[in-house]
Amino acid sequence: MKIKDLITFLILILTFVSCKTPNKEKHQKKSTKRPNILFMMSDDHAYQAISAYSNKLIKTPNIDRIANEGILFTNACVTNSICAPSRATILTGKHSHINGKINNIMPFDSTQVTFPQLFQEAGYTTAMFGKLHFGNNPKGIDDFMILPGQGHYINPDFISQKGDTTITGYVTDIITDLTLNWLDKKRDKEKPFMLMYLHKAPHRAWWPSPEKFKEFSQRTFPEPATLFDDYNNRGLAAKTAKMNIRDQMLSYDNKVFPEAIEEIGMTNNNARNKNYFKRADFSRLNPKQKSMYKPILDSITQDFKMHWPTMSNQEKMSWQYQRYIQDYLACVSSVDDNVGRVLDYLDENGLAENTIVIYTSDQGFYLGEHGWFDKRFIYNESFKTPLLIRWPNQITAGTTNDEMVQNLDFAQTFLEAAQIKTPNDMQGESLMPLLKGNTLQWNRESVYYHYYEYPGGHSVKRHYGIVTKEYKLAHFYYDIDEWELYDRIKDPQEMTNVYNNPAYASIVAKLHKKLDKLRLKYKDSPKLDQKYIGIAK
Ligand code: SGN
Ligand code: CA
Repeated sequence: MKIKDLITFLILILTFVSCKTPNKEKHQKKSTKRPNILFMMSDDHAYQAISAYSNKLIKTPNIDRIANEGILFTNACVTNSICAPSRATILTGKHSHINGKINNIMPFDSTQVTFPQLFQEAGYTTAMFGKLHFGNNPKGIDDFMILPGQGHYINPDFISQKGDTTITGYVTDIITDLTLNWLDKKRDKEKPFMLMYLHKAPHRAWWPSPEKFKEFSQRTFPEPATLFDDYNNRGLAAKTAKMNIRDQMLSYDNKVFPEAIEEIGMTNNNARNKNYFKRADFSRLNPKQKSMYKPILDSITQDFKMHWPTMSNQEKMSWQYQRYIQDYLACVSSVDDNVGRVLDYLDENGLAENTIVIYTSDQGFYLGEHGWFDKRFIYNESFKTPLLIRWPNQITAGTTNDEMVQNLDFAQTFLEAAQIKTPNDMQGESLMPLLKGNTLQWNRESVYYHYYEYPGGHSVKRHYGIVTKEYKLAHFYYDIDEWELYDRIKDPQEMTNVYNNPAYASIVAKLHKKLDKLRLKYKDSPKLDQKYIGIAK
């Protein structure tokens, strides 16, 4: 064969081979390189209860692993510190006033584009297990088993494509079993995955597994410095909120049997005692489970009956705090064990390298700071949320980052990581430069916050505000009109509102301007505030 003929022959062969390669296969080759996304989120998990952030209360070695092998964000926060709105923000990449899910009560507008839909369209296989909190048919999800509404800790009910079912056992273990089963047996292994693993724990009423209940109810935990806060030097909002551990915790919170509470005349709890068996998961226990919980519950009630009547107010607060924090941390400990199971599965199946693992919470939570439980406020513990991300291919292990990032940014981050086009109307910013260590490419100086659920549970007044690394300016409105300013550097515990302190006059003026700009940028306005007051009335 002459050289010329040989070249023609080779060209023909090459053309034939490339025509023969089906498009699908080409696509898959590319798609196998795209990272998997494993989004882990708990409900009400305070950063104070993750040892990567603080060693004071609990060790969470498995959750910590994500930061040790990836990145820990120390200034991550939410746009609206309450469950369903936070989830709506995460799914849509939009602030509450734009996506319309301003509070837990209003329905989620399911005509909106959510990031799982974009993953599904782009060839990812998608799944969701655990607590979504709204709706019963998450869009863009191939496989799901979700808890109806808040869900239950014990023998939880689930909604799935195949109908409703109840699974016997402890919710945190079950959500993990479902997740692992999908990873192992159910997913389409030809495609990259986007998996949402969403815990109910450690949400109120903090029902631990029997083993953890036993262990943690015998331990004593340190009290936060501001447990006995009297809310002096703060505005009306802090003074009127109903989330004080001593005064507003109920019998289904501290797990004292209601008869005992009535017997000793603990009046503030009496009105709600009738809810004990319904609200607490006690009513869901089968006889075998009951026999495991009952001795622990009995000894708590015994202790209460013996000591409560002679306790000072301060001692009552301390007693309630221990009861609260014991159960809360016991729930967290189960979450941590189960996160470990999932991380081990990734390791054992060669999935760790190319899977982005995110651990976060739908918001922060008070663990006794300012005497509180619950969330909702722009103040530190509720506003901040844990954020740990591992992606061995891209993130340098052991990185810490203190930039002001928000749950608003998650959708765009995941989309960019998966090379999927981001819709123009999403309002966050991709965290990719920060994940890759290019901090100079990040120039956000402030974030915007807006909380709406008032009148409502825990009576936290409506407010919006701006937060920078140095300051926090907030406007409380609806049935009040008060401004608050905190100096985050000098007063990290936010004990003194310095809005009217002349020394801060120029700061106040500057921050007002910045806040106006942010409201414009994110398309929020007094008109929208009024619209949402009208709708929620
Ligand atoms: C329930 C809780 C509240 C909690 C809201 C919202 N009370 O109403 O303490 O603030 O949920 O939580 S309970 O007695 O029913 O537990 S959220 O995480 O869903 O926003
Ligand atoms: Ca929550």
